[in-house]
Amino acid sequence: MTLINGQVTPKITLHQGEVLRWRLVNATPFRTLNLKLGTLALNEIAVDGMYLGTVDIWPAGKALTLQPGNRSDVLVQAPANCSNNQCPPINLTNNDNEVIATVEFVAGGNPMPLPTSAEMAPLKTWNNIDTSLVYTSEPAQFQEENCNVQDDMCINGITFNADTVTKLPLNKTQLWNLWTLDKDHVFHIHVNPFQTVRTGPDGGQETVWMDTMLVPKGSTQDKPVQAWTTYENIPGKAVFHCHILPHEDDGMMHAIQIE
Ligand SMILES: [Cu+2]
Repeated sequence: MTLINGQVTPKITLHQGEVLRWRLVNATPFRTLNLKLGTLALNEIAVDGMYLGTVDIWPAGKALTLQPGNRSDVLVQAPANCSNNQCPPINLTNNDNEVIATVEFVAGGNPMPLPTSAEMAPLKTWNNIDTSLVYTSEPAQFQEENCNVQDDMCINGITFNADTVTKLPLNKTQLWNLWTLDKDHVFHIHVNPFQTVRTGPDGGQETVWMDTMLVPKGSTQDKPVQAWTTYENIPGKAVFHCHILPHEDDGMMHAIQIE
């Protein structure tokens, strides 16, 4: 069961024609959410707290996917013109078959337009990195077995300990090569987000900034998931880990030192 703000299947009321900003957080310990909002589009403006600089329109029927730890800011525009001024209620669903909220519409709203991508462009949080200027690259192999601590999980063969630290360069671009030896895992890094490429709502490849992303089963050392970061101004120690809670609790975490 998926709760929203601690509530079981809450009823959300929107005024006809109004635009609401929903700040979605997948706060589940280990479940991927595939969200659809009935007949309405999810107009995504930010991922993991960072503005895309565009409006990514996930149309009705196309799921917006959030891994554990992912955030997404979406604009929802309630329908303005319904017959007899009665817009039928819709459901917010996960994986098509789980209703996690019902949405109803009432008259008396203040109709608003959605922002355009051109209007969102100046808000883009991070400028894209020139990925041809990679200074160092680091591997991160997620594995549930054959770690240095028996029965624990690990990254690059080492179960988390605070004294095993990977040094990352300050003010230079670093590439992550990420893969898994077994199941899906979710790469999450503290302090600094990364640039990566995802499949956008139109099916095309899209450069985005995130701090949490899937490392899918099937990724390999030869075919890794890639992410780029330039650590600009926050030197010091931090961690990255799998954001599937039982995995990080089992040692699938690694310390980094930016200097
Ligand atoms: Cu994991």
